[in-house]
Amino acid sequence: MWNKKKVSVVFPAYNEEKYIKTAIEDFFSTGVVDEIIAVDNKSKDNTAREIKKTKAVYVLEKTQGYGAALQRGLKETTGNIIIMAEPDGTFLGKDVFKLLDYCDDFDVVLGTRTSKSLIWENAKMNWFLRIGNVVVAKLLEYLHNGPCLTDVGCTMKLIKKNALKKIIEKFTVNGSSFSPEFMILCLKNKLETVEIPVNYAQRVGESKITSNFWKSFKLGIVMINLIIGYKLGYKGKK
Ligand SMILES: Nc1nc2c(ncn2[C@@H]2O[C@H](COP(=O)(O)OP(=O)(O)O)[C@@H](O)[C@H]2O)c(=O)[nH]1
Ligand SMILES: [Mg+2]
Repeated sequence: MWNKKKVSVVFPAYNEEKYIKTAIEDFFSTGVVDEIIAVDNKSKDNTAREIKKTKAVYVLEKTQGYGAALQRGLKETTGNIIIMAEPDGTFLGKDVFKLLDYCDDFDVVLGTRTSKSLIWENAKMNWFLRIGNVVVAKLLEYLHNGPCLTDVGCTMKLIKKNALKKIIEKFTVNGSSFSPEFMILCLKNKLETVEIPVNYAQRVGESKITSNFWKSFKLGIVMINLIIGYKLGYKGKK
């Protein structure tokens, strides 16, 4: 609970058997997280079994993808305040306090992983990923009239339930470019939004989304197309 409000956390999880149980325990250990929804997409490893060892709610989503898993998780939450993160060791449970501190004044608190001093040694944030995220975030900021934005790929975010209701039926992205769509929809729907730095640590287990240069590069192009497409009207629900 945070100021008498129920706090839910959503974890998308695909083949995360190595760390998901620890991540769930870490976030619950903050004492403010009331509910964790872990959304699996038929992982091939023991992710499901590891989730079921914990107090988290296990959800199996049929549509494959990072965006599909997060959309499903958001719909399953029962809290007034919802936080998204990844169960792969990169995000720290204690950073929920940073996000929560801003939610008196804002509907949406976005994390950014590009603040140098919070990028841990061996975290997967090389110069290309860092500059790429900043540049694409600036495009989003300027085209969609955002606050200062420096990351388009950070899963760690907070949204209040009342604000989520305004955008939940508007998502179109089931894949890896869900984050910028979430950000654009927040801005288009006039949700009060701010971005703050979060810790970004070394990943446990294998990356599925930005595992190599070309995958990251292609994702960047897809994100740029989405950001311009929303501005020109050829992306997004009519
Ligand atoms: N349920 C589900 N989760 C996914 C899928 N793809 C990625 N994820 C999760 O989304 C998060 C981000 O993916 P990750 O592999 O960490 O990409 P990276 O952060 O770019 O290295 C992790 O928690 C993954 O387990 C998917 O298809 N389904
Ligand atoms: Mg990750």
